[in-house]
Amino acid sequence: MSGASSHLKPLVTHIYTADPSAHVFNNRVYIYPSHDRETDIEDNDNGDQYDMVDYHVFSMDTIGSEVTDHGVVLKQEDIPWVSKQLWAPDAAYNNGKYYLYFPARDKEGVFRIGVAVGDKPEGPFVPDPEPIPESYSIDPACLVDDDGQAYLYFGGLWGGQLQCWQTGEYKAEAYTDMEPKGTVPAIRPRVAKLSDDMRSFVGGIQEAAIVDDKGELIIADDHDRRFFEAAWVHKYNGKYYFSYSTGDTHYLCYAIGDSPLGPFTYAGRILEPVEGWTTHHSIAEVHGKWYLFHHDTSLSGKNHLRCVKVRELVYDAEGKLHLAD
Ligand code: FUB
Repeated sequence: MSGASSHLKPLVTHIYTADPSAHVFNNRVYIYPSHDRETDIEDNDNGDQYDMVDYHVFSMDTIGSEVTDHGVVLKQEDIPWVSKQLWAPDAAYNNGKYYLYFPARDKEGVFRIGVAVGDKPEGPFVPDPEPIPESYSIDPACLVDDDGQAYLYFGGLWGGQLQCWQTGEYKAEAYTDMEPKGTVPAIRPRVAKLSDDMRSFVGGIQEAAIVDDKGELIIADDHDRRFFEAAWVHKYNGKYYFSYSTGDTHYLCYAIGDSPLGPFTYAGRILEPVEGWTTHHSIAEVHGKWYLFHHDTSLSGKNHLRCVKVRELVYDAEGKLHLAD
């Protein structure tokens, strides 16, 4: 795959894939996506139509080379605490092991975040029997900083239930009508330091601030800029780039900070709305170039059957991100 229009083509066409988290491990590109599957569940704001039951891992030598499907690396029936909906995962390497982080509903229907451990980037991964203690909501993304400290970012609104946790306790009734409105601060994504063994939080869960150029928190009614889901953090030139989806306005945006815990100052849009309701991504450096991995629904025309794509990104002199083609 090469040429100016290569980003139009899905990376994977034999199954439906979404929410691609990309990493370079051992000089090879690995992608950890959701595995969308056909169901007859109607679309709703609760995301019931995203009813996934397993994960595949994909890899390739570099961008444009053949994609290998490593098959099923973790499945719902092998995770004792899960009832349904294996949503967007991420992976990390630390201290000789690979960790797959994944959200799913527990037996009470509450989204939690699990971790599964493997010896190789392509798995298989053995899940811990319980979710990460204190974890909630969806879309984990792991940053292992240069000093070896790992951080887990997470959270997603509506079906991802983050609005249900505004008091620190889970309020089951809090779906779309519980997202704050007006000029109050928007709900913030969550971040926690991970323990040395990468399987629990240390120091509690914090709210990561996304602020405007005056240092004010992005407000609830600012749906073009407020966090909805799909947190991702990468590091460039010593700065922390926090990127995310705005959900119902369908943008991928980013904000830049000096600390992995924030605050992050809103810096702009990375991707305009694509085909399909959801937009979710990762950003990774591959052999000296930077890439945006994301999904759309161009392969199926259905919101819940998505396909993963990749586009090159460039930085300008001020460190702002732009699509290269
Ligand atoms: O794939 C299921 C959910 O859709 C993800 O967790 C969200 O980020 C959205 O892409």
